[in-house]
Amino acid sequence: MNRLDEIVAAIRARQRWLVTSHARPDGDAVGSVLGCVQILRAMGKKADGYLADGVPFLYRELPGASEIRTTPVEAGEYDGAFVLECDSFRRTGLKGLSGLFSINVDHHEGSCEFANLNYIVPTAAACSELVYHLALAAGVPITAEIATSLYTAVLTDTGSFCYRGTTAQTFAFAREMVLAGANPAEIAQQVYFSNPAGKMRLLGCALSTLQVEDGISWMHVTESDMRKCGASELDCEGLVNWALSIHGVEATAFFREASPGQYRVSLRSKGRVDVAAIAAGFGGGGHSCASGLGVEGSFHDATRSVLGALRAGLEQNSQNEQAGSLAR
Ligand SMILES: [Mn+2]
Repeated sequence: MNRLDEIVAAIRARQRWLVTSHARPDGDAVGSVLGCVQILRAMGKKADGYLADGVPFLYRELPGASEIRTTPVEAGEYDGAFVLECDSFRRTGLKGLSGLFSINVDHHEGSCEFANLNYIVPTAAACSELVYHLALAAGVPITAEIATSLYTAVLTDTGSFCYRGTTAQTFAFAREMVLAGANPAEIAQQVYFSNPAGKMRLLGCALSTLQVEDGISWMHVTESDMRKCGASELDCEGLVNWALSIHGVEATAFFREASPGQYRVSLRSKGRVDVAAIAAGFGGGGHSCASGLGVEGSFHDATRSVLGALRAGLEQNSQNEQAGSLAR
């Protein structure tokens, strides 16, 4: 039996399912959870979506988003858990999962097999593509609602089909979603032209701190900036990309003060620096072009250590490229 058939059999054998993803959810996390919940319901199961930090503003219009639960999981309420796009139970931010039968679906390179059943496909551009595979294996028809959630996930996780890892297969999946009823213009309107004003004010604040040096850029926002702008932590999603959009910049870091002496850092790369490896060095994780981590200490120390690692990564890449061209 292949892995997907095993998962379908495990679903059929259990009635009550919980579906979750990582804390600070992005579009792929939200879209994959919403799509998966509906697929399980179409299979006649009870299914509830959980996201410890709730649904970010941009994704609140997605079908089923208002039903997402943030409360702790009650013991005995479920027979199994889907953990999507997430490398551990811990990163879900939810308690009470580890006792449940679990299924892990992920597209991150080097994701570990922490669950009872694991479906990990690093060539998928978004986790939602794997949720679609699950629907196909289960024989569940893709409704317009499921398609809308899964399309939103792949749209955002590929940076609007811009990132490395966007392949013909990604477009084939997107095409299937559009054929099933996802509306690309409406979804783009919702995701890219519906920002809260506070987020835009925070972007202005962040851009005013922008620094660029030797192919690396960085910006930061403080707790007080967030308060002044009327912005929430979730409004930080995506701001990092503005600092990567600069000619000649290969990698960028966005520092957010989480509490005094604690920073959340988002890293992005155009491909020459593996920012997943850099984040891992700080106990964080992600993709080679998009990752995140936490650091403690003064802002000076936080920037020095993270920017030092980015510089070393870029330097290493230049040396490898030189060695490569000498070898040719
Ligand atoms: Mn993803």
